[in-house]
Order: sequence, then structure tokens, then C-alpha cells
Amino acid sequence: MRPTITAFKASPDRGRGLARDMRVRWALEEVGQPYDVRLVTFEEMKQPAHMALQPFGQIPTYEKGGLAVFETGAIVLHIAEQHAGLLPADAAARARAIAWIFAAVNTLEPPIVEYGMSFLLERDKPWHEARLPMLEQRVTDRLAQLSARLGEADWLDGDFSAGDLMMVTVLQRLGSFDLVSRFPNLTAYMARGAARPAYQRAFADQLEVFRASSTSP
Ligand code: GTB
Repeated sequence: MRPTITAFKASPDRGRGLARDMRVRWALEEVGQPYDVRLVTFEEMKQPAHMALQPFGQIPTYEKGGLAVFETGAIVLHIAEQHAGLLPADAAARARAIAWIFAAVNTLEPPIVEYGMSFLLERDKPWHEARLPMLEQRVTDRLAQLSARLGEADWLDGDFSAGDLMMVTVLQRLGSFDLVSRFPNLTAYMARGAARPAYQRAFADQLEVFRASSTSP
């Protein structure tokens, strides 16, 4: 049975791979699991049918058989547990890879999203300029720590794992800002992730959805 995920019918990122369904698509491609996509509008995401799957009215969701999962960290972990390829077999290495999933969504993503959202939502506020250095410092501190841990390694802990997949997609949220470029090893790490064939297939698929949505009447 193929799982079904949800994604934006017309992604505000214009197909740049920044919407979070990208993480789920990439994970499914890595493990070779074909899937279906149900595209939803912002309005549909707030309707009871979707809210039953995702209590916060967001994408993505994952459904297979009678199971429905929300939150990208949980979805990617579920996929990694159901298929070989995204988590090591060794129990200790597996626990460490799972720790990187949580680090991505719990330690890196909050300051990165807050920094990005400050430009979208607070630019016209009188205190925006004063607050920005603090937000930038919070992100830079985490990037410096991540950079120090990664060092010259290809991936965060041994082979590529679901932890790397989540971390790369979280770092991509900084794409239009000049912060990751201060850390050449993180820039190379992101490029290694994006060069993976599974990433490329996932990216092409989500871009195709955007192209179709912008040409349809
Ligand atoms: N913690 C949840 C998870 O990881 O699954 C967060 C899910 C989430 O934020 N979903 C967003 C959403 O549904 C889409 S990805 N938002 C609609 C809403 O809340 O009403 C976030 C996103 C949106 C747009 C861009 N962009 O344009 O660049 C990037 C990322």
C-alpha cells in the first residue's frame, strides 16, 4: 500500500523546496517508497477533514492504512523505522541518529524560523532593527556549534541518516540569508544533501506541483 502525504496546492515558496513536505518526499525517495500526494489549499487545510489529520491545520501529513501521522520529525522517523536506509541498525548509532532529528527540529529550527519570520512579519515595526542582531546571534551561535561538531565529516554521525535529512532541510530555511556561508563545512554539508539523487527526485516533484499550479487557470 502506498502512503499519501499532503502538500500545498500552490506553495508560497514558488517550488523552492522550502515547504516541509519536502522532508517527507525526500525520506520516501531515500527508502524507495512510492507515494501519492493530496494537494490542499490554505482554506482546505483549516477544514475539519484536514484538521482531523493535522490538529494545527498545516501540511504535511502522512497516511497509510489506518495510520495518520503529523509533524515532519515524527513522519520522517516513522518512515525511517519502517524501511531500511535512514537509520543505522546498531542500537547506539540509531539513538544518536534520532537525537539529530530532534536537534534539527528542536534546537536549530526554532531560532532559524524566528529569524526568518522577523523579516516577513516584523519589518515595519519600530523595534525590528534593534531586535535583529539578537535573533541573528542566536542562529549564528547554533550554526557555529553545529559546524564545530560536523568538522570535516560528511555527515553528522557516520553514514547519512534521517538526522542529516532533517538537518539539511532545516538549514535550507536560511537559504536567502548570508549566514550559513560563514561556515564552509555547513555549506558543503547542505550541498552534499541536495546532491543526493533522492533529494533531486523529491525536489523535482514538488517543483512540478508548483509549475502546474501556476499554469492552471
Ligand atoms: N512543526 C510542523 C511540522 O514540522 O510538520 C510545522 C508544519 C508547518 O509549518 N507547515 C506549514 C503550513 O502548513 C508549511 S511548511 N503552514 C500553513 C499554516 O500554518 O496555515 C512552512 C513553510 C511555508 C512557506 C515557506 N515559504 O514560502 O518559503 C516555507 C516554509
